[in-house]
Amino acid sequence: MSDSGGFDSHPHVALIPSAGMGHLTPFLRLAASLVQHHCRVTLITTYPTVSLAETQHVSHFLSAYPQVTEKRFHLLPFDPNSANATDPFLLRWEAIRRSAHLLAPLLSPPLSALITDVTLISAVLPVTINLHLPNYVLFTASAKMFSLTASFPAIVASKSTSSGSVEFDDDFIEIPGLPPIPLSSVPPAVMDSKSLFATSFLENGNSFVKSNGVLINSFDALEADTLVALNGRRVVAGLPPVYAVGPLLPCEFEKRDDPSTSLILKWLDDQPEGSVVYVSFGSRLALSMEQTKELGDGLLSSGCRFLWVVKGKIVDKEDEESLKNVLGHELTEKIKDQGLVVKNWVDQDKVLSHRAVGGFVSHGGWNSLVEAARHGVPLLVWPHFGDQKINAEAVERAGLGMWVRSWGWGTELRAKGDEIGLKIKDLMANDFLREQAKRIEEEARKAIGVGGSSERTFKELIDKWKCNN
Ligand code: UPG
Repeated sequence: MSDSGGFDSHPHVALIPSAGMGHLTPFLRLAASLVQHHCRVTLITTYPTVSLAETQHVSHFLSAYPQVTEKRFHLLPFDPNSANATDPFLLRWEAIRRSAHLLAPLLSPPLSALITDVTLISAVLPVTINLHLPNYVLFTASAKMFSLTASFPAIVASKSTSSGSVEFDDDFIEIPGLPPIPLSSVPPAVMDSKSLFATSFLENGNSFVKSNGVLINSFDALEADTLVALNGRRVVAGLPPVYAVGPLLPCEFEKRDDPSTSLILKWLDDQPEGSVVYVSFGSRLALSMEQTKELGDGLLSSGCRFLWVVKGKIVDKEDEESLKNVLGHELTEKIKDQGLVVKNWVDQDKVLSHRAVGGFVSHGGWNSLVEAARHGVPLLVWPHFGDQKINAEAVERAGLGMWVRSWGWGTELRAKGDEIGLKIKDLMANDFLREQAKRIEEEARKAIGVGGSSERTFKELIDKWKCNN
């Protein structure tokens, strides 16, 4: 039934993202796709956002899509005792989870479905079950990482000792239908069983079977075997369908048209085709001073031209230091002739689609990897935390990129300048990767084209939601 009491064939879907651009970005791209597929959309927001980028992003989205209803979710006050964590994004997830029982009034008029961020699902499910409202998860990382997340509770249970500790006796984790996952690729925070991240990771992992479906920003050419294993119900018994809706497309409202973007594009215009390596570590990773120096040395020794996006702090609002201070005088002087370094938000889609860009050094944030896939840009992944090693394994398996296992996690400081330089050189000269990347770009184009897998998957979901009206 529609709000006015008549029948309405357009599903009404609400979305609840958590915090951080890595989560907000795919949510808003999904919301835009749903609008394009004639869904009515409600976006549940929380303020103040952790980063400035999030506030701007939501505001630009709502201006571009006035037909979307915004519902503001007022959270319970911050409780310093409830969380043994310092990461501001993780603390926000915790606050939303702790406030989830207050969501019900926002979930009216009758909705066809709610789409919930993976970090919130175990807290939100009791509310939607009570309302008989179908609840779908948007899993913001790779299908491979989803397989690990969904399998992890059972794996932990099988490794628990009588004293309550968890002991992994092998170096690999076996997941049916997938190649073994090295224990060293499992997010370190998950292994610290008392951490806030680990407890919510397990709770969320246990909840997927109670959700109605899982949407993932992936597509066949990127993760064929994992998606087949998941939808063949081989990975975890009782999992709901997994919908590969990717690649989710950047929207007009994300485009930047500021002096910094013009400077970058002008600089790229002057570089030969495929000659520039783009270096960026997403929205929330600030390298240490030592890592910055090693990476700077590596870029210089590679001999390649580069566009490097530097961040000084995890949260942009606090990132006030000048570029010169973050790089140091010596590095600033040395890099002038070889590359362009910026310290602000970059229009990554414009950069990756530029003909001059021939390679991407990334931390392995899933959105960046899918964006590289869509533009056919080969990757060197340097994972730093969380899902990033698992994502790196996924793009390596697809033939889109490489990563160096011996570099460990970013915090381990094992990547040295000369090695970084050699790997960048290798990336930029690697014909095999370039060909594979072009193949995957073509497959991505088909996936989002008329009759492609993405369109078919949206249609399937929407037909399902229409039955809930
Ligand atoms: N981005 C820009 N310009 C910038 C910096 C980032 O457009 O200057 C965009 C980028 O294109 C991407 C997003 O911001 O769309 C960043 O997302 P992602 O590449 O996934 O990195 P993170 O911001 O680090 O994302 C977090 C986690 C990551 C995880 C991801 C999805 O750190 O490990 O895979 O969320 O769950």
